[in-house]
Amino acid sequence: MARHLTRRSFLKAASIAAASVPLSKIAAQAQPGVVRAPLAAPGTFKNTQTVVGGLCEMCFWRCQMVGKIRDGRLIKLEGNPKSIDNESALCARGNAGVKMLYDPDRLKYPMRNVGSRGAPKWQRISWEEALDTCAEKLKAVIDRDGVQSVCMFPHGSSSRYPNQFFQRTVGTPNISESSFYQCRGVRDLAYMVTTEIPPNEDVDMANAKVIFLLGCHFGENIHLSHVKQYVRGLENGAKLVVVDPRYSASAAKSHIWVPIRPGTDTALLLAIMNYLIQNDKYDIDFVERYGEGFEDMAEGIKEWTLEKAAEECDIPAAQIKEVADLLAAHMPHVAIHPGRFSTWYGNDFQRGRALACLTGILGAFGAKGSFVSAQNPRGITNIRWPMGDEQVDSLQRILDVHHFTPPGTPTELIRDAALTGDPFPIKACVIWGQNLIQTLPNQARTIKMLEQMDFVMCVDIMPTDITMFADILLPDCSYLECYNQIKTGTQWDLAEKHQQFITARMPVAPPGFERRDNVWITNEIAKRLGYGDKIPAQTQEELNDKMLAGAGLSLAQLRAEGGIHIQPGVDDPYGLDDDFIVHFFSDDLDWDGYPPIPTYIPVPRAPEGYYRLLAGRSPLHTFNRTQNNSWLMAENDTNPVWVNDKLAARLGLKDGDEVSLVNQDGIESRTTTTVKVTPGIREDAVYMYHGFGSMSPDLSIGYNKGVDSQSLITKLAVDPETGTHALRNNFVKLVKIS
Ligand SMILES: Nc1nc2c(c(=O)[nH]1)N[C@H]1C(S)=C(S)[C@@H](COP(=O)(O)OP(=O)(O)OC[C@H]3O[C@@H](n4cnc5c(=O)[nH]c(N)nc54)[C@H](O)[C@@H]3O)O[C@H]1N2
Ligand SMILES: Nc1nc2c(c(=O)[nH]1)N[C@H]1C(S)=C(S)[C@@H](COP(=O)(O)OP(=O)(O)OC[C@H]3O[C@@H](n4cnc5c(=O)[nH]c(N)nc54)[C@H](O)[C@@H]3O)O[C@H]1N2
Ligand code: SF4
Ligand SMILES: [Mo]
Repeated sequence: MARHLTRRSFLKAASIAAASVPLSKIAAQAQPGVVRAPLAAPGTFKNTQTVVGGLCEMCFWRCQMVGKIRDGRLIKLEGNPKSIDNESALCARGNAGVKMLYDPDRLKYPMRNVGSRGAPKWQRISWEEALDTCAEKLKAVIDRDGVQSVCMFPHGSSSRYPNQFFQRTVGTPNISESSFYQCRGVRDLAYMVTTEIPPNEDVDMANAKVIFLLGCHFGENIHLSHVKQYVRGLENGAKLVVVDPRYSASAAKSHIWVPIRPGTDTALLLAIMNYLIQNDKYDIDFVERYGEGFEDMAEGIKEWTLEKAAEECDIPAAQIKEVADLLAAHMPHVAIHPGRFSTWYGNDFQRGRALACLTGILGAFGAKGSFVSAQNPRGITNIRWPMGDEQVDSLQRILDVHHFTPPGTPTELIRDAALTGDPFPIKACVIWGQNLIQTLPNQARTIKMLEQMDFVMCVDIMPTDITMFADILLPDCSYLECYNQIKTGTQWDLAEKHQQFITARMPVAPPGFERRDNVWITNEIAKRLGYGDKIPAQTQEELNDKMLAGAGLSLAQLRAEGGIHIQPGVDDPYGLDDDFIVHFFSDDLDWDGYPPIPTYIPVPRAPEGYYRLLAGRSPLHTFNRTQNNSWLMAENDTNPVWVNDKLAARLGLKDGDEVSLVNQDGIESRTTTTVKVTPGIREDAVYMYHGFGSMSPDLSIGYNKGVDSQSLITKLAVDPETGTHALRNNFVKLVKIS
């Protein structure tokens, strides 16, 4: 956490973890990966019961859905017709949730590993034995080395309750969540330091005159209601600028595609700002009213001429000018998207700052079609595990290295401490919904970290790669089989229909086999560790009902309302508080010795004969979690590597050739893939979908399909301000398989 943030921003920071997402309601449109439920033939759903209250978690956007049940079996998922968010649509992944539910490879019973970590042999055990073992092993480590010797890697709805238990009640600060440290945490902190408000992607794309996407590829990256809002903006005539080294699905719809040299985005942003400032094409009134340190920034970025950036970014100066003029012509109704996945090069905080400052000089905060702050429904009670007696020093506090960290502890600090025992040993590891093998760069270090643990427990739904390293493996209920997670949201882009909603996840099918939900599992471990008297709720239902009570609701009431409670919106989404501020120059950063104005920090270029490895989303998968889904794999079961056509000719590669990839440290991919020859990627980079190439043989469909991009990321870089991981600064060459 930033040390000098005001109390107001500190409170906001604390709420990032729980913050919800912006929502909109627009007509559904066919587009890649966005699938409307097909019309059923007459009579199809005779004898079919509809269960309301589903909340999708095939990804983390949590669209609202209903389940169709026949003869006790879930046969179909559809968007909840009451939804003002995703409406009746689900994406391809959401539809395929049915296949996840009944996947025969799913975890069914608690298991003990009687083989070794990484080469497991599973023995089915009782819940009693599994829970006793977890508690006994955790307690042994805590008694010997203190609570800080326990670390946790959580992600997703199911991990929130146990995360709070380990963090607040047990008291270990060494918790690293992938959605912060390998995803959006750096963006959140960059915007918070600049505007004191976490961004939450509240970008009013539907009403924008220009949509500006920097390394964000809607149509492949699918968060349904967000993509719909983007499509609606395009339908309304918004001009689209896409900055991407690759001709992405968004680039294909753009008016201006800027095929930037990877890693140089901050230089581009500084040059756009400098040009706008030098030519008085910025929102002078807005900057005077809300800006702080504008003159310092203007002076500090003067060197960034269009020509200088053109050379650094390897794009024409005229194109940078064209983009800048387009933004200026339509300010403040320009949607500068903050991006989501932002842990790219280890210089990412500065890029986030530059994006936020560009938004500021265009006056594009609070205006229609710009960056707005959606007000979500109030009143949900925060039921939490109580703070325990013991509060220990975190790695972050002891080592004092990154002063603007997202919630939790930087992953690399945990791995370092575990591998060196300095400043303290880390000997027990709780993994809950995070696939460390596929998620964290440098797999060898992750595996060494796990190998040195006295105890590793893992709670998951599928036998993914990470589960191979557990001593005890516990079968969680999936999102279709349990209560959990309140979701609130608002839609504001149709002003006359400004509405808010509150919903809670309810099961659409009973839990199969011996699966148990996260509240039950956490409570049983808590009792065994001596925290039985601190349990905040005995069941998921009780937890949800207590949280909903503050808003005058209950699960029964929600169910009676079709799964979703809808109420009028109370706040005008446009406009800004009087104390809104844009820190073009940040005193907080200055005090701590970081660049106080947005600053370009170059990253190393590819060594001779190597190409930068870029990866991103498949519209048909969510990372690795969907890699055993029979419907999704039938459509997309590998990740061809995109190679520029001119480069391919030089390398003697043809479309469809089989290759393996070898990185700059000599690490070769375990599996092979094919080459996709295309002009739609720069010559200095190659691209593939992330999440393929599972090494777990227990995934009978996903095993060894495609290449694991993470296995090729061995060179580490960590963002100095935030401690987040960079995932795009490794290089590969392609080896043709004859
Ligand atoms: N190289 C590289 N690394 C990346 C990225 C990248 O683009 N490239 N992307 C980054 C980003 S943006 C993110 S958000 C992270 C995502 O990282 P993760 O969250 O680790 O990825 P997932 O594959 O979604 O799922 C993790 C695990 O959760 C399990 N799981 C699914 N549902 C449940 C459930 O209900 N309960 C429990 N207990 N477990 C469940 C899955 O089976 C899987 O083992 O990865 C980051 N890492
Ligand atoms: N279908 C699907 N949708 C998803 C997810 C999923 O797994 N599947 N995951 C969700 C999650 S958790 C997240 S965080 C988001 C992530 O979605 P995004 O934030 O869109 O991130 P990526 O998918 O990594 O997209 C990366 C794009 O950045 C480009 N790029 C690479 N290097 C550079 C560079 O140096 N500069 C610029 N300007 N561009 C560059 C790549 O070519 C690619 O087109 O997607 C969400 N939506
Ligand atoms: S975007 Fe797709 S996968 Fe994500 S929650 Fe919505 S329906 Fe599910
Ligand atoms: Mo993410």
